[in-house]
Amino acid sequence: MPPKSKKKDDGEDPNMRAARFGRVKNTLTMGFVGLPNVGKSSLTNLLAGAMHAEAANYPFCTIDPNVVQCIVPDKSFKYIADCWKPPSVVPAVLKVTDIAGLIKGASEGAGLGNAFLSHIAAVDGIYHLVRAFDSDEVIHVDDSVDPIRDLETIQGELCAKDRESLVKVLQLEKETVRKAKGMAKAAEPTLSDTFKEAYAKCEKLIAENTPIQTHEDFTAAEVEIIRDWGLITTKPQIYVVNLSQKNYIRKGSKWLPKINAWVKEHGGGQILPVSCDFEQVLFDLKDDPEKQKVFLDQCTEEAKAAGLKGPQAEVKSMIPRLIRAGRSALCLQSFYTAGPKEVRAWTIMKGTLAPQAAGVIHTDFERGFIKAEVCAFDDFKALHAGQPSMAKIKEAGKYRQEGKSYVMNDGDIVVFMHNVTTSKKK
Ligand SMILES: Nc1nc2c(ncn2[C@@H]2O[C@H](COP(=O)(O)OP(=O)(O)O)[C@@H](O)[C@H]2O)c(=O)[nH]1
Ligand SMILES: [Mg+2]
Repeated sequence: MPPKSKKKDDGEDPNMRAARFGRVKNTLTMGFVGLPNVGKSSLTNLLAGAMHAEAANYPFCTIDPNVVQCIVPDKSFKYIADCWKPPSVVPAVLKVTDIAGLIKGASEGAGLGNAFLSHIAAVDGIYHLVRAFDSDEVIHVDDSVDPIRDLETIQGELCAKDRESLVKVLQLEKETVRKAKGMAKAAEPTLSDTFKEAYAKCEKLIAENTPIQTHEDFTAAEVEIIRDWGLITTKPQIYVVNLSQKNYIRKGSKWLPKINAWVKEHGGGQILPVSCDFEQVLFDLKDDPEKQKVFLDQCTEEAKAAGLKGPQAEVKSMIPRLIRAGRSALCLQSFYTAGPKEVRAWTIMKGTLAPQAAGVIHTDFERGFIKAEVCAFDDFKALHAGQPSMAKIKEAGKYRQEGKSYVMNDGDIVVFMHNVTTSKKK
């Protein structure tokens, strides 16, 4: 679970709720899960390729064929980078894995079988991709397009795997208690109430094909126990619906209301519509902004012709939203360091304290932490008067000195003061 924050979103933010079972790390990964031919690989590549124009000198890279680093679209960061114009600009990235091999029966070893499991276990959050586009050329693994059936299949496999894990968890717990109390192998041990409660809740959710992470009524003690069980439906999940270009533009598909209803019945969650087709066309025009604009204008005209009005009719890429949503689902946020040599975005978890944030830059900064000099991005933007400097912000009294207990805010611009001698002695 992310470190406790005293801020207003404590316990209220659905993202914090979903991440309560997760690891506390700043290098978390999202993974695409879905049936074959729904567009996972296409979308993974689009996510990796998009936004690299934001930092042309940053080597956007594919870590291996199935893992990519996506640059996090961030207007504040771009603003700061444009202000300092340093030779080195390092944006934040989100790691995304394209997980292959999930088909009906995968939890029992069908298809790539259990290989998929180790891949899902390795990611921290899931983009659950379903196909709602028709195509004569792209075969559907079950012969017809039916996102509801697909949601059932995939969620069913994830839950089946967790059911299997739960059986093992129970056996192990019983053995542990028997050993601790010196009981015979056949004896039925008494398990703690917390264990029994947590177990019963998880079992019920899984039986209803509902991801465990959606459940709100776990006590802190239950969360603590469940976190060690290695269940895959405790990971935050975002539903992504791959529509045809036409449906994406007119923001409608006969499937969307049904998908909404299904998700609601299964614990709820964020649903993002995309169209790989549309995104691909846009991406292919990336070196020609004029043509891109013509294409987007055409799309908007098409949306208006379909009856959409005002901002509703505006058609734009969903890729930035997708990356940002993945990052929020993992409870990640950025702070910035800015100077004439480099402007850089650093990734931390929500609720991180200043010394730990300093430690992301260098462990010495955490060990020898003295204080943080902090400026909120909004203050910087309002006050800097075009200068790549904090002078005006200091004058206005908005340049703050923060100590060890300071909880970092998203978008803080920071200089960490540290005592090098202390760190050298260690
Ligand atoms: N018509 C259409 N085809 C798509 C779309 N998204 C993906 N495809 C095609 O579907 C096939 C499978 O896509 P891929 O990304 O490899 O799916 P994966 O098996 O889930 O990784 C490829 O031939 C894609 O070009 C889409 O939105 N519309
Ligand atoms: Mg693929």
